[in-house]
Amino acid sequence: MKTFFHVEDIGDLNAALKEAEEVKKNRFAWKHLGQDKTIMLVFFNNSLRTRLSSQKAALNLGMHPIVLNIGAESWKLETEMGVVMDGDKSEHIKEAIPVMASYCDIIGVRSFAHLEDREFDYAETILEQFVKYSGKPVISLESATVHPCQAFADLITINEYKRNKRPKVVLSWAPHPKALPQAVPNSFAEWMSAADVDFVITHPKGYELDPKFTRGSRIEYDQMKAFEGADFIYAKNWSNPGVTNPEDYGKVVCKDMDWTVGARQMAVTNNAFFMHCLPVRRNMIVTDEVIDAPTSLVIPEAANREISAQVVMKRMLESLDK
Ligand code: AN0
Ligand code: CP
Repeated sequence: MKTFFHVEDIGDLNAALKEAEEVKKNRFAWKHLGQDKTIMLVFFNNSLRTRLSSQKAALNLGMHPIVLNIGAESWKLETEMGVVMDGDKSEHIKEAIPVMASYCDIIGVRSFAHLEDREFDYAETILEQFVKYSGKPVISLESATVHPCQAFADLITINEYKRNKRPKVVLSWAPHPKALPQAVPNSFAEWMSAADVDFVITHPKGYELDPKFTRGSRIEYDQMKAFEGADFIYAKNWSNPGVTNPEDYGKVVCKDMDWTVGARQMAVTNNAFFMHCLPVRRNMIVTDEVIDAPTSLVIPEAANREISAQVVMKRMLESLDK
């Protein structure tokens, strides 16, 4: 495996879920694979789960993790090509990437969407430069448009908790005061449309995700209707994807608190489990009552981030010398 960005990169989903089950049961069984190998985890943005679960997954595999927080600990990096570097950025990624790559075997990158130029973000400009200039396998630890480690952990969680063969899974937009990227809902939609689930997306009109990720998934604009009979509710805010109106890209055009997931909506579900990738703003995205209920999966879901990361790193280590 050379890159981990999209659901296709993991291949057969049932095989991946089986491997996740094995890794979870016996996480130290592949310690030999990472011996004398190093993974560089590069963070342009904040993180709690991704940085910790990635380090833990690497350690489980006997691999050395190095974490670099760009800007805070390194030089500030310029990511635009052909610019006069007379601002606050001391080093260009064109040098920084091959230098970082020279010290490691695998690279993970967290680089959020800037939410200014849709074309720049949706071309995954920064992530692609890591592929081009590192020559190493690259994992997206949430890049401009995808968060595959999260979506894989979400699928593992749904597979563990499902009470019927083909559960109904609903991705619901929910309000948030700040503009957030579309990476989490994009990847969740991409992975759910490939999985054996009945998948529905609900959001206010105008918040349509890119069809490249939704792949013909059902959209229901009435949140209550979408929630009817659901087995899993996956809440997430995202800023305007700019699909229906390019000028709205990255904007917060709706803050309607009727969309906050609460007891009212959960009452029409099939006693659904509640999921969120975290960090979550309580009583904006979800009420205390719903996130504190026994049906809330946010903690086991976050714990599965170690497992999804480990399966991905394990596969990359296995294919390193091939
Ligand atoms: C980020 C986002 O929505 O993409 C990271 C989520 C994993 N969330 C925030 O910045 C609050
Ligand atoms: N879910 C997730 O990726 O969390 P962090 O931003 O804390 O890594």
